[in-house]
Amino acid sequence: MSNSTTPAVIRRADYTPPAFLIDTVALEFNLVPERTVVRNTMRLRRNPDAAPTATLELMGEQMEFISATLDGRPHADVHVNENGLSVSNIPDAFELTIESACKPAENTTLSGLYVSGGNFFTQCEAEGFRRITYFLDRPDVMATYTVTLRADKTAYPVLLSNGNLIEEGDLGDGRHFARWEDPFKKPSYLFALVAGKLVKLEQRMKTGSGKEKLLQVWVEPHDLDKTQHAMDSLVHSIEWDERRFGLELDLDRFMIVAVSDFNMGAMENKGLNIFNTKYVLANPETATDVDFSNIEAVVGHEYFHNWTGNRVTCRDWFQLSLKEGLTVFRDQEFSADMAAGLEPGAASDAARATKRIDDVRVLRQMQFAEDAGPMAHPVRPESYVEINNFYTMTVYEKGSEVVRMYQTLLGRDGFRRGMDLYFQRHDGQAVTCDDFRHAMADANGRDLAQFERWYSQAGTPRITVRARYDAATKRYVLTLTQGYAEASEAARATQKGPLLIPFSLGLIGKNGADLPLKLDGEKEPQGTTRVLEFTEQEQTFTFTDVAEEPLPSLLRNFSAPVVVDYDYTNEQLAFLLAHDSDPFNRWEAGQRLATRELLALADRASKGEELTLDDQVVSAFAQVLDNTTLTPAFQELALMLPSEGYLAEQMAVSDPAAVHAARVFVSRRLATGLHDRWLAVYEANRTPGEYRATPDDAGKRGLKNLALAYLSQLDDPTRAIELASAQYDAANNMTDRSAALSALLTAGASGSVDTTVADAALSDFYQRFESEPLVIDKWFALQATQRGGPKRNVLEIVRKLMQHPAFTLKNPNRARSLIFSFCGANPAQFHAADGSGYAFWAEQVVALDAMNPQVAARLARTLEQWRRYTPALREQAHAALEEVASKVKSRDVREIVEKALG
Ligand code: B3K
Ligand code: ZN
Repeated sequence: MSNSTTPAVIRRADYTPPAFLIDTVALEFNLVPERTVVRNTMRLRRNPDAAPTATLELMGEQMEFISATLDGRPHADVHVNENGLSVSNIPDAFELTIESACKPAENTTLSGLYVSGGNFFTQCEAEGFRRITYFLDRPDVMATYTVTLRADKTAYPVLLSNGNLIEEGDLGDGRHFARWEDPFKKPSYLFALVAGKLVKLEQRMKTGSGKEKLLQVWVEPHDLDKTQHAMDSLVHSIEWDERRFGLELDLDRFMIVAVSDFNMGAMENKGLNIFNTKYVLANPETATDVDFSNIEAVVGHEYFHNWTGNRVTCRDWFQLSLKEGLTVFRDQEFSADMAAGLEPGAASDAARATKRIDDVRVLRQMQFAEDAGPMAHPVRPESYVEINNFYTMTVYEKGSEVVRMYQTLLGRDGFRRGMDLYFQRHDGQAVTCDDFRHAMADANGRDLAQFERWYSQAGTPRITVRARYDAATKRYVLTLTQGYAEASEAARATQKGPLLIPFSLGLIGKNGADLPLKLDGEKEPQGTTRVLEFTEQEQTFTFTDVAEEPLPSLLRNFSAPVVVDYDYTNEQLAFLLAHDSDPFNRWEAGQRLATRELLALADRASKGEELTLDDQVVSAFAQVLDNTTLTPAFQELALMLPSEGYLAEQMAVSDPAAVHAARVFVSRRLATGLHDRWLAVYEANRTPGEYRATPDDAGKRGLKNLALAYLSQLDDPTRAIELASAQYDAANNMTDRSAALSALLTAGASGSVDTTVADAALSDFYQRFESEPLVIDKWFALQATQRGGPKRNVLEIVRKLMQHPAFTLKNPNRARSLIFSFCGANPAQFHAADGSGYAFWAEQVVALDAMNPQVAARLARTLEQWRRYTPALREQAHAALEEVASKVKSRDVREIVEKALG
């Protein structure tokens, strides 16, 4: 049943190999913003592995067809249709040349060829290449490309494409050309070109084989002073991939280009990575510590794709996690190694743990929510309407956890053997998640058939743990049961049976030390942390010779993407927070304790009952603050309360106002109860002198600024305002300056405080950074995420900011900084009881839908959890969703709202 308003569903089960293969592609571009003409000459042949067809169906969108020649002669049997071009009357192997035109200056979707800041850029993944030329635009068609770019020399002095520059020169009448050749076969989604007025930072380096490589970071001229960190990150990535995986850069030249209009973070086009400026540009004055580490992570991620994604690519888009889950895992390991330094030891373990905690927080906040909602899907989805909607937390972050589990099960060496076999078997191919799993299994002589369920079942697994200690026999028996956490209908339909779960644990004695672990049947104890292979629906593990009743430390280092239920008392959690040798679980204990209290308080708040806080929570926090053996970065994470979004998600019926009230209440209690300690921590963690983006200094700044954030919530925030103003004025870096501004805004939100200091700082900030778009994004975001107050209606502020001359919906970073920040990161304001936030959301989704469906669809997702909210909110959200459904045009947004409405 399909009509024009119900777009077609694409199913994994329907995969068929392409009827034709393309061996070579020669592209010639005549780059003109209003109308670019593209001449595309392909060598095609019938695919011996596919059923023969009479016509060749090429995909094409938003293009003007000009002409076609077959083997050098004009070919009349060509028909333009709604999906592209049908070519009939064709031999088994032939050369086809197609001329077409597109309109880059009018392209606001930022997919295909478009203009940003007067320069040309492309974005082809997933299906943008078909907006540039008619093609078999699917990842299992891999070809070698030669690209010739012709353009005006003054307006577009720099002409870049994939691979190596083989020729360039003048064309006369002010025009010039460049010809690029990419020696590696690639799918069309990795094609890229850039043309314009850009400058570069460049560096040469020798890779493992002794070959010299040219590395370049291309930006607009005024940004050249913000490129060193990206270059350093690239060098580190290249070195790391050789060291850890034996993978060497295969091209003579590797380029990164920054563009300010970009739909996502960055794109791994072969040899020509195109990046959102946000993930390239940084200097201490404009970028925060978080920006510095994000840049390192994204540069690493895109570089690592060169092997995991580009050399071995995906057979079809259902296999997206094959490259994304694996590459996220690789970038997480890279960042952990970079933070830890090369030396093994206690400090590096802590640094590794803080990275792990950061990653798990994102997974639990975002992916678990996705898995419980209407967009729930397996790591390898079964169907989609618009593939761009499936670049999700599940495919990326849960996918990365799935890859991490291979390493946990097989060990680092075993994982490396699997990777080696994967490349040995599949270099140059387009393959599936099953191929990856088979390589891991075969390289290690393991049967990983059951592990396949991690790819095919949606929803978050839930493990219940029961423990029994028998003092007489000194046996400790753990019974683990697996099932699924609350899941949508769609998720439940995929759930077929138990998973193979690597379950890491330790047992802690009364003195806080780990006990030796000996499983029933073993002769000797083996270590103090064990990975159990949990494969049955219910399974019992018996530890013997356990001298005393232990406290279990479960799922150490978060060894699987699951929820663990175990009935800890508050005392036990405080004990784990103080003693667990596993830093991840130490943090986890604090989070469990805080979450439990916050949820109980939210419940009371929703009933209008009085709020009080268990002193145990305050003293547990005090212990963390007093513990000098902990690193500041770890302390910061342990002292941060779970986010409002995460808490709301844990409630049977989400009540954002109650969660907000509870969280503000606890923050204030912690601010008051630990007032002197916050002040002492603030002083002790200053980082005087020149700014350094090292993990140590960043950790100190993070803890200091968290202390400031607590202090700004005191009933009398006078001292916090003094500290924040002084910090704002004296800051030599963006981390401190923006944290100070944020503290001033928080202090001003209580209603009793004069807001002139905050207002003055806000306008100073704007003037100082007026010419730095990425900093102005922060200025918008800070205001959109600020706490509301009696005199501060944040939605009104946001609406007013939309009238600001610096605001535009067309630039995705700017739209995200103001609109997404409000709808996605200010839950108490967004879910206002009067529905005003939802009405605003609907207006913006519809407005964005008309210019950029991909960005609109992302915004649309901020309301997908609507059924979880209180009845009054649900009703308002439903109306807003219906409103959008009645107006929306794109396939992207339609898929999201239809799934949300169910
Ligand atoms: N592969 C790209 C994402 C493309 C998104 C298309 N809608 C960036 C990355 O994951 O590295
Ligand atoms: Zn990626």
